[in-house]
Amino acid sequence: MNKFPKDFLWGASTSAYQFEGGINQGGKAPSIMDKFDEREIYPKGITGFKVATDHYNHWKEDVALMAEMGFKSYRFSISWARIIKNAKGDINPEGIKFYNNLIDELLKYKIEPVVTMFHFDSPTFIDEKGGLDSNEFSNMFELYAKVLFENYGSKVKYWLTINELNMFVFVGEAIGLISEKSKASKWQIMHNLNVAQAKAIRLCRKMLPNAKIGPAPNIASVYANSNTPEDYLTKLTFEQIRNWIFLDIVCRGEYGTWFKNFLKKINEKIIITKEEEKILKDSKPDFIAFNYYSTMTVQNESADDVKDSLINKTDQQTGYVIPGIGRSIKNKNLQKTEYGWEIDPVGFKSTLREVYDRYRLPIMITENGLGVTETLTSDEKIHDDYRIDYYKQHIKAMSEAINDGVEMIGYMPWSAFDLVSSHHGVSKRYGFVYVNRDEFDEKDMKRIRKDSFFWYKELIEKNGENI
Ligand code: BGP
Repeated sequence: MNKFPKDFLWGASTSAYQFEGGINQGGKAPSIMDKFDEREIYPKGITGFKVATDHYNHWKEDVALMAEMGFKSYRFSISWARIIKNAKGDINPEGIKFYNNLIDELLKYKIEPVVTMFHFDSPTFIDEKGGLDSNEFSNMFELYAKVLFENYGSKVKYWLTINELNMFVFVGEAIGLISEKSKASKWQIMHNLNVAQAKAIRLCRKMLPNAKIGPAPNIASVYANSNTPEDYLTKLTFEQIRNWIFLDIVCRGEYGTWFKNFLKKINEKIIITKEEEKILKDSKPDFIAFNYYSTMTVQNESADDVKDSLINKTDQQTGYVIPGIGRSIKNKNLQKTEYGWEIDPVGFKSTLREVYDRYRLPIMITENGLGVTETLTSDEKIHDDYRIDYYKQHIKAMSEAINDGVEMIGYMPWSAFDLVSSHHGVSKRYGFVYVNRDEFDEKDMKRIRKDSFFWYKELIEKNGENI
């Protein structure tokens, strides 16, 4: 029998820009994501984020469906641009009210709100002030955090700082997180985000002593492609760059020695002030949240001269290259989704063990899931046994990790409802609930329960013991 903790937070995730739509409603200021589909880099022939799956106008109905599934928690993000109007920090009362209503509705059904403070959608006014390039970013983020804590702090116990901070570095351009105007190096941007994260944690401690706060990077075990010593060293380098530097800075309060030397080697410099060093040291998280989709397998390609740090123009899970060191390659032992992401539940277990062994903090999974194209049957059903199978395997792996001693708080896979993928439009569907719209035909946005909806409901009822 698989035992999950009694108060385990079973739920699912979404993010504001991929789910809400309503970009011209309720006084929302623009965010860089509103017009991502108008930029040259956005893939052609798919929808952008202007309407998404219209949660802004369906939130009550959506929460009722979450309650019907028996959710204990719901992880969503607050859109910075919906609650703050401009760089001066003027508040948009209608935006504040929208999330108050949402949170109250969740609490009515005893669903714990787990709030991501920043999930990819920088307000345009931030971009105009130098965006992520400037170390002013962390001050603006702290002001925003203050508004969040003041307005929602009495109701929200779990806070997540920045979604997938590591993806700003790796695929910042490919998935539109960084504007074309940006001039700073990706490592300086990483540092600016790290400082912003640390300031939010510090402020949370001060304003909300009973709340819990943690980071939410995208983490995964890295395999060496062979047992050659060179491949093993390449694996160590990749796991530093892909995972540990992002968790070391927040959990240990400093960048590791290996990373500092690596930056010197590639002639990269991060400007760190004394004050920032202190803030980074003083802002440790209560837990680690992370998103897990698949592992990475790497192969060595040594050169005498390592010139660049990391290049990735593909997506969050594939196409990683560190020139002169190695690259990520296909793992022959793993199956892939139709979008090319490898499926690796055993790797989920190893990732959980590695993260827990390294940092000894409770873990919350804030994303995991299967993106596929799906079409309704003639009687309006989605028979998604493939998704049920995917979840069964991953939840089983998680229960084994718990048996091995990993301390876990919750599991909130991606995604609660169908929504717009980061760069594959609305056709790449992840939800337990189907949303009736196509790429350019918005149809009726009807919410339709998939087979996985009923399966997950039963799993939650039994607290995972039937897995
Ligand atoms: C993560 C992001 C999510 C979501 C998910 C699925 O990296 O945090 O916002 O998009 O990946 O990715 P995609 O939409 O590209 O399939």
